[in-house]
Amino acid sequence: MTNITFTMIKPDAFRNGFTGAILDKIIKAGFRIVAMKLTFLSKDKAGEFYQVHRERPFYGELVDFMSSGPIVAAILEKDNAVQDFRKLIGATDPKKADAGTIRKLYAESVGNNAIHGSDSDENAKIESDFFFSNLE
Ligand code: 3AN
Repeated sequence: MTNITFTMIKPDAFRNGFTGAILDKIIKAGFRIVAMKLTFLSKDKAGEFYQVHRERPFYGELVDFMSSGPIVAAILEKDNAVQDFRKLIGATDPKKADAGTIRKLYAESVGNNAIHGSDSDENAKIESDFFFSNLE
């Protein structure tokens, strides 16, 4: 698979009823959904997913939040998927995100920021495999 990125609709956005609106925005922006599932992260799994952040002060908060409710995990395909998706979701802090981006529209805060998007092709593959190890 090339030109893929990985996303999660996070527990805040799911809880707030924004899943449909967010998926609509993603599809209208030209991404093809390659795989998708509604799932949960246990604390252990959330800790594993975010282990690059384990030294950061917000790590405990992040793990608690990401295991606080259902998420929607998906693999998305498009030319230039990683960069184009980061643009569509906007800055980590919704207060700093551009108008019209998913985080500007739907995120609660820098911690509860509605959606995840991979930051590199390499991480897109690692993160996709983390959730969809039975593909290929
Ligand atoms: P992004 O998700 O935009 O790539 P990262 O990789 O810096 O941002 O952070 C990963 C996740 O950690 C964010 N999506 C957010 O949920 C959380 N996070 C980042 N910075 C903070 C912060 N200052 N306080 C609380 N949570 C944060």
